[in-house]
Amino acid sequence: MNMKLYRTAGGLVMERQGNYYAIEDRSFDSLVADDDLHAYLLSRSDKQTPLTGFDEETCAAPIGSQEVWAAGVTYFRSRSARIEESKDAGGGDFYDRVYTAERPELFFKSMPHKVVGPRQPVRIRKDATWSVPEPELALLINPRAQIIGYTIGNDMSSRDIEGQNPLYLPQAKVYDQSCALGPCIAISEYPLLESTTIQMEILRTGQTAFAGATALTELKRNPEILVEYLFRDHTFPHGCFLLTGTGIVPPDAFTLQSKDEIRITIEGIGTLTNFVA
Ligand code: DO4
Ligand code: MG
Repeated sequence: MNMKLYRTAGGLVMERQGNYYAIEDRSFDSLVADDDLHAYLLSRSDKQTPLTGFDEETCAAPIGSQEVWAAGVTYFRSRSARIEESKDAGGGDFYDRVYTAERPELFFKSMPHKVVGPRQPVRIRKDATWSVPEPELALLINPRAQIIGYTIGNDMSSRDIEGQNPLYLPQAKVYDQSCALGPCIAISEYPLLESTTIQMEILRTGQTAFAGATALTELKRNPEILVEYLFRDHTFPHGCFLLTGTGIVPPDAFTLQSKDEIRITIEGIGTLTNFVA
């Protein structure tokens, strides 16, 4: 990754080769719609004087007016965990069928104003008994269906509710503070390497309660094809985000608790940290 774009309380900031540059005159939405964002940021940083300091702690969710969508059952681990959690409801067959089908599972996750950023609290539903974070690579896509950057997403999920009936998916997935994005948009001329790793650690009272890892080699779907399906007969005037699915599912005995700290790291992007409210 050769550049990063942050949204802070003081405005947009880009990073290139360890130097930070303020972008005061452009909105996040106008950058997403830019004809060539990578080239624009390169030429801008060539001409501009770097900032003297930058504190990643001041970052907000890197989003403007984009909707957030998600793909599901794109890793074998997600398929297996979901077959197991829904077996009493007879829903397991659907997960195997969507894992192998040509058409991917795509679902709406969040309006932009509901997305939480780094260090902001995510929530578990009050009526859920079995909740997990889903650490996912998130694609930033421009209105012309081009992938222009990457960030880290947390697709918080209520496993007991989805497991009761797959038709409850929107309730298991879409509720207040159920989607986190950040800390930045990583922008490169080239797609992320397949060897890129995704790691998650969940800390409870300072101790590791769960740790797991996967790599993009395990992602069954090509990101470009996921985007092609999402944009079929569907217009995104501000572009959109697409979470690409989870390959890390904690063991069945694990459920999140209030005050747990969730750390998701993707090579080349950074670490997204949130606490459970
Ligand atoms: O099929 C339900 C959702 C799957 C999902 O969110 C995932 O695999 O990450
Ligand atoms: Mg997910």
